[in-house]
Amino acid sequence: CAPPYDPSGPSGPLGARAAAVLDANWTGTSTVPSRGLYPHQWSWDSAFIAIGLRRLSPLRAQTELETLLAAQWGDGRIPHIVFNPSVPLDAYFPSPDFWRSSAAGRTAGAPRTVQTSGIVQPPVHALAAWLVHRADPGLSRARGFLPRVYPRLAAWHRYLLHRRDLGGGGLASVVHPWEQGMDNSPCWDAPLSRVVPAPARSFRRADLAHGAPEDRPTDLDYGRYVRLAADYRERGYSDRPGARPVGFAVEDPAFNALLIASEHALARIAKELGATGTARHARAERLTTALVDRLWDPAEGMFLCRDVYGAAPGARPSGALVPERSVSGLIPLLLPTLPRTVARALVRTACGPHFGLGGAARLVPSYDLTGEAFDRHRYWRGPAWFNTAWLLERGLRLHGERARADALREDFLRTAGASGFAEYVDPYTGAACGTTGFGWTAALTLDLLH
Ligand code: 9WN
Repeated sequence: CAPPYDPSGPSGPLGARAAAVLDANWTGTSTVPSRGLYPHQWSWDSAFIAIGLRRLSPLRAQTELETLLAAQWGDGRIPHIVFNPSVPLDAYFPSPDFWRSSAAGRTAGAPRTVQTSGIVQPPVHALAAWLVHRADPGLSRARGFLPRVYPRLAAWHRYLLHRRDLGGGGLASVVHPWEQGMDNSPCWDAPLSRVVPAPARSFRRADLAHGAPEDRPTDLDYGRYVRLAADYRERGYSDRPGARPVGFAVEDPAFNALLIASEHALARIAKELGATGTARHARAERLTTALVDRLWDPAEGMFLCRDVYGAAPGARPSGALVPERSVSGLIPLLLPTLPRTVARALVRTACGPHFGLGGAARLVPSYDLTGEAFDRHRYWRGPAWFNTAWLLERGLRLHGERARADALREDFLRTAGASGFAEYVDPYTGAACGTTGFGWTAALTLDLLH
C-alpha cells in the first residue's frame, strides 16, 4: 500500500476530482473500474458507478446500466464481466478465450455478439436503476428507461431465486468467490480447501503487472478460482443438478441482502409502471425472514456465510455456518424490515472490537480486526473498501443511527479524497492500496457529497 496521505498531493474540490476520475474511466457506453487493472465492464461496479453517475449525468447513468443489461443471458443471468473487444486479450486474466461464453454458454443463452464471463456478481442493479430513475424522472420517462430495464431485472432476480437456490432454503448461492465480489475473503478458505487447484503453469495472471503481490490474492487462490470457473464452463454454465457437481456453493449475507434490497426497489419500479408492487415487497419480506433463519448468528451478533456443501448430505438446514466474521455479515443492516433486535446487534458488532467502526478503524474493515486470517493489506482479508462503507452508511441512516452515519460519511469523503480514490485502504491508516482512480470510489464519493 502507498504511504499515508501527502497533503501536497492532488488538490481541487473533491466533487470535481471524482468527476474527472469517472470521465477518465468512461468508454462511451460504460465505465471501467480502472484503466490498468480492470479494463472491461464489471457488473456490480457498474451498478455502484451508476448510483454516483446519476449526480453527474443521469443519461450516462442510464446508459451504464443499459449497456450491462444488453449482455444479459437468455436464462436471466447478468455476467460479471462484459468484455471490451478493443482491449488486448493479455490485458486481463481470465480473458474471453478462457470463458468462451458464446460457445460454452450457448444452452444457457449467452449472447452471440458480445463476449462475457459466465459467472455473476451481487445484484445491486435494480436498486441502482431505481435510484437513477429518481435522479431525473422526466428524462427517465421520456427515454422509457424503466419499461425497458424492468423485464430484464425481473428475469435476473428469477434466475437467482430459482436456478441458484442450491441450499433449498430460499436464498441464492454463489458458485465462485468472484461472484460474491470479495474474492479472497477468509470466509472462502474452508469451502475452497475442497477444490483442487489448477496447476500454476496452466494460466498467466495479468493482475500482478498492476498490483503489488502482497496486496492481491495468492497463486494458490488463483489456482482454485481457475479450477472452479473451468469446471463451470465445462458443464455449459448450467445450474441444473448434473453429472459434475459444482465444487463450491455458499449462501452469503451481503449477496442476499443486496438481492432483497433490489427486490424492494423492483417493487417501487413496478409501482411506477402501474402495478401494485405488493407481491414483490412481500417476497422481499419472506427473503428477509429466510436470511435471518439461515444466516443470523445471535451469539456473534452478525450474519455468517453458509457453506452449502459443508456438512453431511441431507443435513437440515443444508450445510454449515462458516465461523469467520466478514463485513458481508454487517451489510444486511441495509434492509428495512430487519427485526429491531437484529439491527441493534449489528450496530453493536460494527462498533465493537472486531470492526472498530468509529473507533480504531478507518471506514469499516473487510474482515475481523482480531481474526487469525486478518491481513491489513491483502485485498478482502482486512483492508477497508468504499462500496461496503457506502452500504453500511445507508443501513445506519435507515435504522436511525444518524450520528454514526454522519461520522462514517465524513470518514469516507476524507479517505476517498486523500487516497486518490483508491480501490481499498489500510484499515488503520487509510493509506491507498490496489489501484487509484477507482470507479466506484469516485462514484460513491459524488453520491455522498449530495
Ligand atoms: C475479479 C472489479 C472487480 C470487483 C471485485 C474485486 C475485483 C476481480 C479481480 O475487481 O475482482 O472479478 O480481478 O480481482 O474483488 O469486487 O468487482 O473492480
